[in-house]
Amino acid sequence: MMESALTARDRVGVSDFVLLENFTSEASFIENLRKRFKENLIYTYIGSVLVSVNPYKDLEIYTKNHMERYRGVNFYEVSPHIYAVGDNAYRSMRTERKDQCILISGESGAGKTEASKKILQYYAVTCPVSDQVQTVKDRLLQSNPVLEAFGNAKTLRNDNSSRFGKYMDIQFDFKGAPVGGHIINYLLEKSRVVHQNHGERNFHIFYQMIEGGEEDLLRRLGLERNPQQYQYLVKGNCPKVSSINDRSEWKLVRKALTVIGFNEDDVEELLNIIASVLHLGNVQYGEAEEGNSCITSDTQIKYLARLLGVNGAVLTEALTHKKIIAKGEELMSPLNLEQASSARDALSKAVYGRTFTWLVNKINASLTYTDDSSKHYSVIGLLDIYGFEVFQHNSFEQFCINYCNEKLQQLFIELTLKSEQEEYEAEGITWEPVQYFNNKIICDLVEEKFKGIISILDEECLRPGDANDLTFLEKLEDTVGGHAHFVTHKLADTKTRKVMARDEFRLLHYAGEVNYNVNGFLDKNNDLLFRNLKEVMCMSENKILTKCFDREELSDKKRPETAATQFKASLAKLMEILMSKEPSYVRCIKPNDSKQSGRFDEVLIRHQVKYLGLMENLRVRRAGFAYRRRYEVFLQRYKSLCPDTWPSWQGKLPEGVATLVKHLGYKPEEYKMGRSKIFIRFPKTLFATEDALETRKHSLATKLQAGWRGYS
Ligand code: AOV
Ligand code: MG
Repeated sequence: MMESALTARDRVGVSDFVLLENFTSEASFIENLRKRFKENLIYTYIGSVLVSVNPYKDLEIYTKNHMERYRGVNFYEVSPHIYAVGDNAYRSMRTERKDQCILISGESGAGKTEASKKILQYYAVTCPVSDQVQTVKDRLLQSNPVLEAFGNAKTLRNDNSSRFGKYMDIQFDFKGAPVGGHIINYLLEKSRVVHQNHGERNFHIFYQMIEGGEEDLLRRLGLERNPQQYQYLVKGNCPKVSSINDRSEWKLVRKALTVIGFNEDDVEELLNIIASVLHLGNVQYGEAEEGNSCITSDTQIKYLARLLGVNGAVLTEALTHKKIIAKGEELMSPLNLEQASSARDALSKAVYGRTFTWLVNKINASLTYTDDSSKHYSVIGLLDIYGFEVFQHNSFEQFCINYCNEKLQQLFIELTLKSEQEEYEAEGITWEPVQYFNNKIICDLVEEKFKGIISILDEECLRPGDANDLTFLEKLEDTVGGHAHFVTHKLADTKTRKVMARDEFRLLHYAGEVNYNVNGFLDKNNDLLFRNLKEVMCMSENKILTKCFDREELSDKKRPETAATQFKASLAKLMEILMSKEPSYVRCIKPNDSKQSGRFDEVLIRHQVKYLGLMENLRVRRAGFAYRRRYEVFLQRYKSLCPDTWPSWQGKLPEGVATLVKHLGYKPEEYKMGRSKIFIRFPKTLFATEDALETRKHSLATKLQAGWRGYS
């Protein structure tokens, strides 16, 4: 029997990396992942951290039965699963009355969004329901397809890539029933509305509406059922994606909008805006006298005027002129072709971006917990951001996304190491520190006041005169050129041997090197919309747009904060929120770059294991003691191995554990007794105990079967 347990371990590896015999070896770490991946065991723990490898295929492990199996059961009693993480957070929230958060990280396409959805589904199915709660559960679930339609898109890395960051609080009442929720969204990649790289798409909603929209809807919106007709949808040359059915997604999104509480008018106004963006993209400019721009056909303007509820002539003027206020007088200065099309694109981005924020607010309103009688609720927060990404061409958006990932990695490092250290201290156990790479140095390079990249970018954005993307790059070279994680073509020879273009800078991120092209950094950071375009939008009769474009904004003399500075502030706030809660971690790994099931690309995986700091994580966890269990959990699991003492034994927990380990033959150097937990030094000690338990279960089962056979 002992042998059969060992053979199973040979085949499927260990379910917790701390049980690896050779825990310092990266090769055995990867080997363990590979064995499990081959057997479709995509989840493995490092202590309480869940490592997940994207299977790129549907596994039969998310059924109701599976959910039931994890409900209220201790982490170590069942095989690793995302449900166990969800359940554990839920139980900690209930028993310790402490707000929780689940932090899901990993690079683009690693499975973060799927993981967060699985957790939400788990709560929706397993948590109790009180009177009004079913609607809340439905709304929580249905917020996903809506936000994904408007905020996700196909990229080269992921067919359903999140192009915004999302933090969602799920609120639970004192009975543990979900009663409300709140979503905070982070910096949407607006530039995608007007431009997509080759092989990528615009946001899903455009294709869903065109493919799935009913005939009379499309007629009302003035749209044709062909994405290729729209300038904003042809740039990536990728109207269809084999893994996506836009038509059926459309139906799901329409239904979801209803569940969330959108009435017909809301939907109509929303779709009017989405269609307007497509019409805006098709506004064609021609050249009038002196190089000034003019609009050559009024077809789009007619649609735009109707859909947005604005005056067509005023809109036309705003799309070709810029209002200047000089000496108290208003002047209309004509725009040249290039300026006009970038003004038009700025309008499209602003309209889409603000509508997205409105959508999040609307969802939040529908998730608001309205029962005044008990305002006290506990919270589990789910963080699902855009993952680290590197493309051939990387711009301001990748810079922000990758910066966000640096921040999250920083939090992981601080909290896992800190909490480990605290645990040893709290339990009175001596601790040996582990060396690890701290990426704080990269966070500082990006965000430090006065001398970080964002500060320098802002400085150039505010500097009147000749400031442009290239002067920004020069300033970077002057200021942070000496930084170990910063390279430009001038410095490339000394720091790395790879060739770089003259308009790029390279950051050596924790997760890899990325070359950023500075082209467009200043404009994207300024994120300006000409005043007269704002004025037109403020006059709109579309109810959503009146909420998005506030007249007060027009009288506001203060310059709005730049995009990067706003993002930095929102991330700082996010870190505060997360720090105030008890964290659980899910570390997602992408098995290959071709979105294929069954392919375990070792080089790619080793790279992720390295930068996610999983080896350090494991070493910290094992620094001294591989395993720790609360006394009651340990007793509950293994007391059957000491049948002479139990069940009649009635003493205190630590004494019970002491009796049990003595009976099991643990040597003094193999374990230590903390204040509330037993710490076990070597995995093999626990292996032996687990094997003994397995043997006992097996022999009981054999006896039982023999009994039945004897019976029949
Ligand atoms: P991401 O959220 O981490 O990327 P997703 O969660 O969108 O990645 O996963 C990408 C794709 O991988 C999904 O669309 C599924 O096809 C597949 N997948 C992921 N997890 C699972 C799973 N557990 N079971 C089956 N298939 C899965 V990004 O948003 O791009 O950073 O920015
Ligand atoms: Mg995602």
